[in-house]
Order: sequence, then structure tokens, then C-alpha cells
Amino acid sequence: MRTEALVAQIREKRSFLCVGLDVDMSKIPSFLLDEPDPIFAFNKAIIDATHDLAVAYKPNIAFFEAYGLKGWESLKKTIDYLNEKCPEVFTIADAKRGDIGNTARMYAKAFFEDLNFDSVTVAPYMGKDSIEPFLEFEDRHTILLALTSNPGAFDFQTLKADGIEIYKHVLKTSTTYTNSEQLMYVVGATKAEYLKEVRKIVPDSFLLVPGVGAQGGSLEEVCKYGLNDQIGLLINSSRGIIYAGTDENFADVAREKALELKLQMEAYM
Ligand code: NUP
Repeated sequence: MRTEALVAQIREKRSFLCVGLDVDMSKIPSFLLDEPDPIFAFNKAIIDATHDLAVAYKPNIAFFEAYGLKGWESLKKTIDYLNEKCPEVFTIADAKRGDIGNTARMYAKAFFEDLNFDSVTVAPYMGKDSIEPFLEFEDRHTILLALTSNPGAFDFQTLKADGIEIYKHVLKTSTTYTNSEQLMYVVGATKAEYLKEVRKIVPDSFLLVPGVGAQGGSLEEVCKYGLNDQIGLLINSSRGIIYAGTDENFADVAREKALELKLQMEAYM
């Protein structure tokens, strides 16, 4: 998907909500466990209930890999369903890959060609030759981890090298890569005040912002510092939406939570 199409969808839906599909079998309503594919049944119900409110969906690959071959099949069914049922939404494989060039190219093929995701998250630690193979794929986006939402982000990402923080090096250096216009960046909602600095380096880039809801990040703060004139934000909530309800009406409750966030976003647009 091209960035223009994403921006058009945001303006039409008046939302920049990303719903995270982090399916944990121990947390889904128990009646779904009788389904032949409980993970897909859960995702389908969440997608059906929220796709007019959300502009992006982000399955976290760990939650599928944890269930082996069956989990991978559920992932394939989920992305196929998204691409067929709501082709306008932006899809994110939250896989946090990163490896030497020829291996990176295989990761890119897996997520862009085989599974047909619009984007994939990539860890920048291994540098240019581990990232550029993802950028070779036209109309796909590569979402680099810049400043993550977890406490451990301060172990390395905010340390200084040559006088500036490592996350700033990630932002600055990556803008010199071939096809860097296809880059987006992860900045955690729990680090909203850093968005001022982030926007000085990448004023126009889209940012994927996880960490509102269960991790305690503030939507208001993120919007205050992160919005740009193309909106430029995809704000993710996973547990706060998908596990808000626990019984037969879980999808309706998920919709209510998604609507709450969407209405707040609309007010900031
Ligand atoms: O910095 C990051 N923080 C984060 O939580 C980068 C991420 N990709 N994530 C992911 O976003 C995390 O792995 C999970 O899939 C989602 C946040 O979920 P929740 O806290 O809204 O439940």
C-alpha cells in the first residue's frame, strides 16, 4: 500500500487506530475453543466488529508462532481475511526481524510475498544491509524500532554515541538508505515526550505507536507531540481492545473500546 492510500483512509475513517491481534489462547472466551481454528475465529470476530473504526491491524507474529504449524495457519487465514474483507486497511506483521542481507531478503519474501503484508517491523541493530532488502519491495513499508515502549528501551536506545542518542542515530542514518521513503518508525506511547525530538529528525514519517492502554501511554500526549499534517501516526492497542470483553459479547465490547479510542483520535485530527 502506498502512503497516500493510508492517509486517504485515515481522513475518510477519521481514525488512526491500529488494532493489535495478539491472540493468547488462555485469554480468549472459552466457547471459542470448540472452533476448529479458535485463533482465526477470534480474529475474524474482532476484525468484523472493528474494521470501520481501524485503519490498520497488527498481528504480533510471536502469538502465532507459539502455536506451531497451527498458529502459522491461523496467521495465514487472518492476513488473507484482512486482504479480502477489508483491502483498504494497512497490515503490519509485527515480527521484529533483522539479519544479514541474504537472510533479511528471505524474511522480506516471507512477509511481503508469501503472506502479503503491507509492512513488517524490523530491529535496526544490524544496520543498513539488514534493512535495505526489505526496502526493495515496492509499495511495502519497513517499520524500524526507534524508541520502544518497554522499560529496557533505556538500556541502549537512549545512550549517547558521538554525543547523540542511539535512537536518533537510527532515525538519522536510516533516512540515507535506498528507498528510505518506505520507512516508518516505532516510538512507544510511554515515551511520548520524546516525540518532540523524533519529529525534529523525521517530521514527515509515519510512526507506529504501541503502548496506549495496557502499558499506560497517553493518547493525548502522543497526539500533542506526534501528529503532523498528514496525521503521521498509527496508534496501536492490543490487549486494551481485544480482551476488554470475556464472554459471548467480546467482539461488541472490543468495538466499544475501539470506538472510544477512535472518537478521541477524531477530536485530535
Ligand atoms: O516498542 C514496542 N512496544 C510494543 O508494545 C514495540 C512493539 N511492537 N510493541 C508491540 O505492540 C507488542 O509486542 C504488542 O504486540 C503490542 C502492544 O500491545 P498492548 O500493550 O497494547 O497489549
